[in-house]
Amino acid sequence: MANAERTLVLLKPDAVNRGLIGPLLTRYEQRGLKLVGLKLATITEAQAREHYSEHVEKGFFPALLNFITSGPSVQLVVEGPDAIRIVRDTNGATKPNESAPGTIRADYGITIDFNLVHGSDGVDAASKEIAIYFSAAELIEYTRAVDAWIV
Ligand code: IDP
Ligand code: MG
Repeated sequence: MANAERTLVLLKPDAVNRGLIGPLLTRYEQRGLKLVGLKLATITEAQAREHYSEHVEKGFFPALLNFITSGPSVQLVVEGPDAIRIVRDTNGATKPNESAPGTIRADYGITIDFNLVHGSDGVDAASKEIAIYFSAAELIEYTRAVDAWIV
């Protein structure tokens, strides 16, 4: 597959608590991305500190840490051509009030404190973040019959 990438997606605790796992998974599936890893788990403080290491000194970090570890979230790895950008575009801008209609954050959210989803912002971030939540053996290699009509 040309330019195939893998990227980490989180359905954050607000999404799980609001019963939005199904609708949000559908957004990525209907886009054509292939799920290669999938878990429901509460993110630990250690995982959060590693994942958001670039933000640990920021004023919002304590609130982010409290939020992201507050309950179960879904961790996904999705694969496809240009998957990193496709996921970021599907998610929308960080602030839901500035996200374009049709994106997840705009369609389901209002404030940055509850912005529902995460997507890795580049190739290096994707490989770092995938490794925080998944072992190599937990990522599944398979071919979908429908790929012949998508990629
Ligand atoms: P991103 O998730 O779109 O990549 P980042 O700027 O990398 O956005 O921030 C990571 C996450 O930290 C955001 O998705 C959001 O959950 C949280 N966050 C960022 N800035 C703020 C803020 O000012 N207040 C509260 N939470 C924030
Ligand atoms: Mg980011």
